[in-house]
Amino acid sequence: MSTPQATRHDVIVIGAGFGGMYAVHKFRELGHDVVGIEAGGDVGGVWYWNRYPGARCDLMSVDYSYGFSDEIQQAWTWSEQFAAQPEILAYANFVADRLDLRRSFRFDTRVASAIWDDDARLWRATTEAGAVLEAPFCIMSTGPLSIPKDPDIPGLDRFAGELYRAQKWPHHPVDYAGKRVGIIGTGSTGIQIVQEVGRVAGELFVFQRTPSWTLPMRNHDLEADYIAEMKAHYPAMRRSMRMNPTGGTRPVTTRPFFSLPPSQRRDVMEHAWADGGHTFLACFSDLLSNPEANDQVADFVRDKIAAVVDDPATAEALKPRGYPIFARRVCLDTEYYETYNLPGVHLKDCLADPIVEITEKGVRTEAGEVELDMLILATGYDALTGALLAFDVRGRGGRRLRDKWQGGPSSYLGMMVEGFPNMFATSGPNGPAALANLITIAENDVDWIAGLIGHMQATGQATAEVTPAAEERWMDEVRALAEHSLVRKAKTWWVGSNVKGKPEGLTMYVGGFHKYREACEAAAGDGYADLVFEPAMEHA
Ligand code: NA7
Repeated sequence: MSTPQATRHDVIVIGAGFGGMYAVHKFRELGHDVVGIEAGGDVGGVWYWNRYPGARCDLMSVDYSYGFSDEIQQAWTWSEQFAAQPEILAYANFVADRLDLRRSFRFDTRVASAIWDDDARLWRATTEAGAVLEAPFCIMSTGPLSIPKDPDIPGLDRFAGELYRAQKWPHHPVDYAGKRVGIIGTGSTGIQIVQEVGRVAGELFVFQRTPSWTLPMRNHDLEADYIAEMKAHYPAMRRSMRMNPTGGTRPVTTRPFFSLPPSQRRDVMEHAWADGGHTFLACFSDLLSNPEANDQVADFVRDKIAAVVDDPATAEALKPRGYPIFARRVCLDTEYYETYNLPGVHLKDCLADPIVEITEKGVRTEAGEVELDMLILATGYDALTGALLAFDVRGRGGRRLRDKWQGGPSSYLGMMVEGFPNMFATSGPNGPAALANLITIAENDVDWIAGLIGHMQATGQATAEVTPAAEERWMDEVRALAEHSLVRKAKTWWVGSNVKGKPEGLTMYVGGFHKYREACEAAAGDGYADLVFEPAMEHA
């Protein structure tokens, strides 16, 4: 029985990031009554929230954009090779306007629970404000990076100055001029903030625990003739992206590091370094599987840091050590290391001098207190699973997703969870997730889910659920591939070690987007043999 005050729909989509936006469009196109629910005030997901100074995508704009509509890709023109947050958010708004997506979303609305009703065979989502929405299908497009994580440092609430979180940046301008600013965190977010704020703040104190690897972005404006060429070739580019391990246009190589003599290896790296962007990642094929190759590439990058940073002690502290290069999300920067040559920018090495507490006036390390007017937190996310476990999700027989995933996430293709019929995730934690282009993954996933729902309609099925054996087979494959990857060797959000008490492990699919897409296609081509279906009532 459905709840009397509930609104009834065909599909509930949670999230208005790029995954949720496409899901709403796709299911509406297929004639479904779709309702989207979004905590933010508008579309854009992580790009709606992340308005911090310097926020920018480090995937190329041509990659990090939708390919499902040629009309949209022809109508939109990117200005830079790597777009900044305002342009990406403008793009999300452009797509939402063009497809009239907002009429299907409830914004400023947070889901408190999503519960499967076995008898009524539908998902019942209750919002924090108490509204109830029901639909046979529920799509979780909650994003891998949407639950900000504060640092485990005592005293955060005592700080009397201005306090900002990168992931929930205010919509009003922030003034740094003449101020003593502190930042905690030097992942991709912290690096982007440092290179921006370091140039305008009175003084900037960077509290760095683990140094990250970062490569030169060498961003540039896109020229008109390049844009024209790109638009002419978009369809072919999108096809090749679907065959690429990263789901983007970045070239891949099959050349192992030691297949070249040392001088040629160095030339390859120098060229890639000068080119900028992700070219460097594509120099050699075995950087995440051969520790010796990885070590030599890491030495090359450490030498580059030393060549830029004037103060030898600062340079030394900035050099990542003790974990493989590329095992932590590599960043792309614009004169990040040069920022440390500015007289007002100070690196605080928290490995040598740990933070003890945050005080009313600033940050106290073992060596003493640093007084600040402003403190910025760039301390990351409860990633991959955080958003899916942030509200109460219950499947068949009231089983909680939190219980099922107590030891880490397990699902089928990252999209379906055994015991949770008709529930789907886009860019879920057991797919390629953060290891490939999230827009390419989201498009793949939404299309796959739409194909399955179409199949169910054609064959009179009410529910679809993955079998325990099929989920286990997928997870075995995920684990077997992870075994051989150096990604396991670093403590990062990729493996969950940044959140206290979270189960640690590499649960993303590291086989590459192209292989993932093939697995999805095989699963559908097989007549969905890994799923069990229950027929609709009139067919029962
Ligand atoms: P990350 O990459 O998880 O970085 C978080 C940073 O915050 C990292 O340098 C952490 O150091 C640091 N951190 C967290 N807690 C503390 C404490 N208690 N003390 C000092 N430093 C701390 O998050 P980002 O937002 O930068 O990037 C996330 C993704 O967004 C990125 O990979 C891209 O895909 C886009 P630690 O490593 O724990 O020593």
